[in-house]
Amino acid sequence: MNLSYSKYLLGMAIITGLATVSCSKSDNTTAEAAKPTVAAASEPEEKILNIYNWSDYIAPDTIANFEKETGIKVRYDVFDSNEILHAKLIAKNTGYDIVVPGSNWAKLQIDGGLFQKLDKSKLPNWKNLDPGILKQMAELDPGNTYLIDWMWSYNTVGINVDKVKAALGDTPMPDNAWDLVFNPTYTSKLKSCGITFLDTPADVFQAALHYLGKPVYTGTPEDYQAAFDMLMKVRPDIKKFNSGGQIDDLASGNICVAYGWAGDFNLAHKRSIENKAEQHIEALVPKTGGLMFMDTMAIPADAKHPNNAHLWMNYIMQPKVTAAITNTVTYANPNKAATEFVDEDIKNNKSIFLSDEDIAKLVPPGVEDAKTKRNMTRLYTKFKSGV
Ligand code: N2P
Repeated sequence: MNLSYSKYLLGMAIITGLATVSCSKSDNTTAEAAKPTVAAASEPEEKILNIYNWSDYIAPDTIANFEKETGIKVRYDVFDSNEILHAKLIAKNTGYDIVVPGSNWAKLQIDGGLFQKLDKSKLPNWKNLDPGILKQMAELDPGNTYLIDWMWSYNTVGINVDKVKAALGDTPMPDNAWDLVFNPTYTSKLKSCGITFLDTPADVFQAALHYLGKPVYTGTPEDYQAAFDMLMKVRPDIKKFNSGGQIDDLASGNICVAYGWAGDFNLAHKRSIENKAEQHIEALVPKTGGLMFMDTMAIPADAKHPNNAHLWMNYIMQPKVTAAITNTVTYANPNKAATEFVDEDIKNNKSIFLSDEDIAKLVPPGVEDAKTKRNMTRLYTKFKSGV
């Protein structure tokens, strides 16, 4: 209903683009194009670095300090969905030297020949990375060849504690946090203070499948249909679909329940205090587990400044640089050496740095095939329009 034409075009780009990626494994031209790396990286480069990262995902001085340290000028753009970044990557002319896809999308992009290999001789700060996270990453990027984790977190439910209690009235909080966004008994009451969902097909269907107890990444078409049917029951209660905008919507009290990213919910709480709005926002840790994601730095195949990209990656892996990002955006990082520089309240926040028990319950990142992604996009469009 309220789908704009540009969103429609983006949807089409994703659908056709995924088909391209799925074919390119056997495409020799693409494989050749993906090769350049060490040779290109040793040529002199102009002092420019083009970065494309998620919104609200960096400390205020991260870029300025890098520019001071290296004399390299950074151009920094932001996005708020993997679908948007993916559409740019498959067009093969990104204009960026660093991009930050979720590791599961990055797996498709690696297979499609869309990234350059890392030159680890240029990354001495690699030693600071947590071996456990590297192992997890190697599930999708064997040998840790293309990707470095930027930050990680999980998809879950975020609430404005006071507004939710008021809207639920006599109904106690559910045992399973996912009920707050997927069970009409709760959504019909929470509708009054505002429910928002992430605006991407993959994130919405992954959570819906998880709630139904289905496999999150390998569902059959019938599973996706079941998820769609369940989603349609709560559709009338959803006020909006937005991703990056959830932070300000929660912080200002515009909405009271969100399906989104745990890190952003903690950031919303912090922002509401900074803005003197004093909303009590919490990221809930569902007892059935959240959906883990790792956002990863990678160098696109068309990057003109791969050497500068390596300088950036190595700079980010300095413990104090990473810790400053975590302290600003309230996301967990992959840098073991950074932990001592993370603020105590963030280090002890059990919805940011999860307990071992909660980590064990997370659904690890996985990948859908191109056909499944097209099916999700089709069903999501129907779900969002509500007809
Ligand atoms: C940062 C949001 C990134 C999380 N604000 C989703 N990949």
